[in-house]
Amino acid sequence: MSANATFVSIASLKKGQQAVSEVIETGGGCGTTGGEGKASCGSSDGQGDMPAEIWDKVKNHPCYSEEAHHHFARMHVAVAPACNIQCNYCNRKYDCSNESRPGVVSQKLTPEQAVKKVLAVASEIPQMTVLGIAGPGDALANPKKTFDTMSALAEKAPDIKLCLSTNGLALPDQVDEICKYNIDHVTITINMVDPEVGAKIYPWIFWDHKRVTGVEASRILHERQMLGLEMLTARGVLTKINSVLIPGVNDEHLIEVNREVKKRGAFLHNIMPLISEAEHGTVFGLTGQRGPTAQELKAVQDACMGGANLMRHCRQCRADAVGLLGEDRSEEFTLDKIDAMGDIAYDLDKRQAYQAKVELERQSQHQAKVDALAAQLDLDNIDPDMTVLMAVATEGHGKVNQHFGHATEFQIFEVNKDKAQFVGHRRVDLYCQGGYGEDEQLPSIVRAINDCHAVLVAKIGACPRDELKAAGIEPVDEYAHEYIEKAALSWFGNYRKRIANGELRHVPRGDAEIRQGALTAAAEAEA
Ligand code: CLF
Ligand code: SF4
Repeated sequence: MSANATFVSIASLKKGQQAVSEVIETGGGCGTTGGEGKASCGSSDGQGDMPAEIWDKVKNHPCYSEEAHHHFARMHVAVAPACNIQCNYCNRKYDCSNESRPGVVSQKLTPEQAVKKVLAVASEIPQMTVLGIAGPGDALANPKKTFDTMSALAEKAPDIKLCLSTNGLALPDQVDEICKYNIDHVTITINMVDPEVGAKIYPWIFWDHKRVTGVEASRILHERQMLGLEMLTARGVLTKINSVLIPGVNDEHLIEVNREVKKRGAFLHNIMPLISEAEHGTVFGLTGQRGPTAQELKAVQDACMGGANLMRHCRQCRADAVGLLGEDRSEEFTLDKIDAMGDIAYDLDKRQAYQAKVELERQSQHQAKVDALAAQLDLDNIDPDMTVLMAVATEGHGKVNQHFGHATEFQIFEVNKDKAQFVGHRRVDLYCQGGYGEDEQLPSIVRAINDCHAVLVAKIGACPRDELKAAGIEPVDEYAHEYIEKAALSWFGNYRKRIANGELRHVPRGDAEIRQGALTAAAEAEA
């Protein structure tokens, strides 16, 4: 940890939350709805009050709709190697850390290889609905490669939504091209709206044929980011803002970022933890700048509620990620494997049939949650605002359907008698290896979900069950294969009854650790 790292003050963030609410009440901000209790795209399980044309753009996009991420997959093609700025959390040997964890290297592709790969994946994985270009450098610092790929796909796979991610420096010059190819979703990484803060994050940018450094570099970057965002909003492109939370550098400042991007029409704000290790070779890694803890991240996200809609389900994917968020199937689609597939038939009917099936499943999931909320009782001697976090082992489809020992991440739900809401995820090392439990992994799993009262799983062995109980986390397998929200609310109703009966005492939990280091298919296999 660096000597000058400061912890996020939760009290001061709560003050910030009030400030965001004040801005909204006095009429600031754009027309998007969000915040607690409203149709936030990052957390909604339905259209809510969203206009039909916007709902149509987000409902099957796993990043723009939290609920969609249980069912639909995205893929990235790594066609954009160059970058026009330097971030202190990035090492150019690896992928752009704005959208991927440091320490991950992707297989770089030409636009032709990329198009072939997309068609191959789409024919194998009908739930793949979105193609994104997120590096390994900056999508718009490589405009020819990015737009050649997008234009070919707009023609050959018209049902796939197109998405890209950028640091924003080149964005204003490329808005016309973005609109020309119907790229409906653009992510801009914005870590500051104050160049003095920016100077601690960006040592230089490449601008107007020369390298610009210091506060001036951040001033130019900031102006280009704001202009690009305003231009996209004016053209009806949905814009997501990614911000990397760097404790002691921009933690409280992100509340102001949230307010400023909402004013300019940002649809969604994704606040991600800095992942920083010396072995990544980044400036922050080498100077010992730490990332936030789980509760520090949540405090900043909570303080931004009421501003731009929040995304909390980002997995900081790699630039060649394939699959549901949180899973990595890129190893199944390497260039040699795609070549071996021969001619690829793009089966639009199969894809549409799958998507219709998912729509029905989503409706049952939503109804199960409504029923479980209606079944919550008022209990006289229980605090009506009692809220807990729960960890869930899931393989997708919105169900509790994974064994404890097979989980490489747990989804985290915040539950009280009025809601069961996804608030994040925690990556962990696999507990089960070749059919046997690895007891030395358990302490790190407990640290990752230490702020949770219970963990919902499809199945769990006796040994981890006992250790979790000893750590104060209740292992729960009685809701195996049920929808997550229904299962969480049912457990919570039962938990409150047990407290009311005097069987249990409610004890607040502590903080949890965010796992550092990159997750790669190879690392998963080794784990
Ligand atoms: Fe990719 Fe990004 Fe498009 Fe999604 S990822 S370009 S918006 S299709 Fe998604 Fe991955 Fe987080 Fe990005 S989970 S890193 S937010
Ligand atoms: Fe690295 Fe991405 Fe920053 Fe460029 S924009 S320096 S690739 S993190």
